[in-house]
Amino acid sequence: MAFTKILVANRGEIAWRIMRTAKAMGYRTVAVFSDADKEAPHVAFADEAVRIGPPPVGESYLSIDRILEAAHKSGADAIHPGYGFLSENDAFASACESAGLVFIGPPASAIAAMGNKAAAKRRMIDAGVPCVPGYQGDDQSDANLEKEARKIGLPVMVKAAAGGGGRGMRLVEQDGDLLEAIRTARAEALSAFGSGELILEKAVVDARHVEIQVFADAHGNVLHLGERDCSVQRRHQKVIEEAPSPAVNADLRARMGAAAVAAARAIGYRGAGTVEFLLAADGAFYFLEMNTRLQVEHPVTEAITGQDLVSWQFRVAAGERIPFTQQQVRLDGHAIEVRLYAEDAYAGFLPQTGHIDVWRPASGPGVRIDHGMKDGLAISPFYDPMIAKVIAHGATREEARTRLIRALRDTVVLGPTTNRHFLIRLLEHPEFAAGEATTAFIGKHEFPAPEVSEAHWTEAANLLWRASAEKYAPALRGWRNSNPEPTPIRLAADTTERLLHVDGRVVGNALFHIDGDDIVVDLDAHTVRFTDKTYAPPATAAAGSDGKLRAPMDGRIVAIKVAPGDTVARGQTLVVLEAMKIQHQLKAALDAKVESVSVHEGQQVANRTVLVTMATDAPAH
Ligand code: MV4
Repeated sequence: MAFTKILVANRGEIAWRIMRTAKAMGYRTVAVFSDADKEAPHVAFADEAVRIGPPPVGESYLSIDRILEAAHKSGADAIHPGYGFLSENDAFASACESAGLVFIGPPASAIAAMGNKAAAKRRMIDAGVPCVPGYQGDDQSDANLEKEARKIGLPVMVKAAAGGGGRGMRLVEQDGDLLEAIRTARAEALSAFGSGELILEKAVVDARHVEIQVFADAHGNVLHLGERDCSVQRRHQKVIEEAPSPAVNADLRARMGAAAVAAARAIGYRGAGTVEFLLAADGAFYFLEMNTRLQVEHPVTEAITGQDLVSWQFRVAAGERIPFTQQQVRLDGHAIEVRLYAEDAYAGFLPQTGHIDVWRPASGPGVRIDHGMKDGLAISPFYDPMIAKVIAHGATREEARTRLIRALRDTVVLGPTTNRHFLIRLLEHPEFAAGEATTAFIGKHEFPAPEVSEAHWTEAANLLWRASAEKYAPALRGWRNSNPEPTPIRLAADTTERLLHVDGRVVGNALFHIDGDDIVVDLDAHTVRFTDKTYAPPATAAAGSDGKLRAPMDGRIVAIKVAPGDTVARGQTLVVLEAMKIQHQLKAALDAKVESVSVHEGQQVANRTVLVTMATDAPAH
């Protein structure tokens, strides 16, 4: 039971967070890392670090053999799995035990007991834990499942017994869709989890997701630390978590807490665990599943209980008793957490990769930011693109909420697009502010991409000008005059291009980072990446693949190099356009024959004016 050197089989913010407590308690720490994480702060923070393999998780963080080998090499006598990766893998927990290592987590048998939803539910029903009415039996034939679903009554949820966290789940509202749903859910479950076993449940609509933090020691003590409300989710990815739940009062907390404790007792649990419930609009609650690990969102519970749950994990794993009784658990104030991701929330939540050039996590009263970042660190495509967890604690929900908004506004993250602006909007939304957001919250509101403001464009251009005035030679000529001539700088943000006239004299308070031809500008919590196109060949000049050459910007035609009837080759200059003293050669995008020329030399033209029309042999597409 006793151990002195803990290997953390994880990466990023959670590895760092676990090692902070380990060091504070006097343990030695061992980090593991893949080749993608050599430079990560959690690796530098550890007393020792062991390379476990190449970036893919199967050959590194998910490889039981590599992790055990690293423990052996470093002389670690305990392993903390963190969350994700191997944390809920009962084979890993057993392998640690067999190798004589303390697994800082529940017994393998308790992990296994919750690994199958059907078996888990049967045990929970036996233990008197309220479950959603449904079918969790052995007869998996289509005919039987259809019959059972009709007995339950639509709408029903079809869930993969081996699934979890919403994967392999289907809502059936109409009888005609039932058989198809059963068959596709079974096929999906088989390919995703290696088992086609299904359970059926009455669908509880418009529920909240409320989970109870439990803790158990090896001496028969089991207690709960209140609930977290994780209703604000997107496709089963939690976005905002808070404690306590705006929908739970002391009486409900005591009843849900007792049910969660009963669930943990029923499976001989030890350590930190979370029992997930659906809380229906009528106040009824139902067991969903148990997560047999420490969760991402544990800091909100730590904030309101004043406890370090990782230190509890170490104590319990070392055979000590939980340092508290249920009566001693006090909940103080309110805490809210958001997950800051490298993702484009306004473009389908697409994960982003790239380097975090500047990282300045905010600080302040009640603010905690758990992260594994540093300036220049890459968000690689191999792992979850979470940058940090931002947590705020306050005396009231409103204080926590406003502190969290402040912390997000003050956090500087320049590099790939993040969801920071989106998170602030969620937190500012009246429905969330009122504590009324359910699982439907994100889906039922529109969160369109914000416009790039005039101030963003001006600041980007002026900051570029100031950072490299010599690059814009005409400006230097102007510099010597008493009246500097405005310099044209052409910028692109997404698909919009604009020509701006700057003299470097406008300076606002934007934060920025220049990255090659790009400048990332952070103004009013909205971070925008611009590309300097001043000296790039105009992109739209090559775009005439529809047979029309258009002006890429406002300007004056200084030369026309072709006439109707001419045959032109791709890349051949057709027209020269001058805009802000720069001459742009506008070229043919395709081999073609000129049909007409719509402008004359000396003519002023507006952006996107058709200049030349061509006919091509190739069909238009
Ligand atoms: C449900 C449900 C409604 N009725 N089960 C999603 C995550 C997984 N742990 C279980 N989930 C659900 N199970 C029944 N019988 C609705 C959900 C659900 C959900 C639950 C919590 C938070 C967000 C959710 C979003 C969609 C569906």
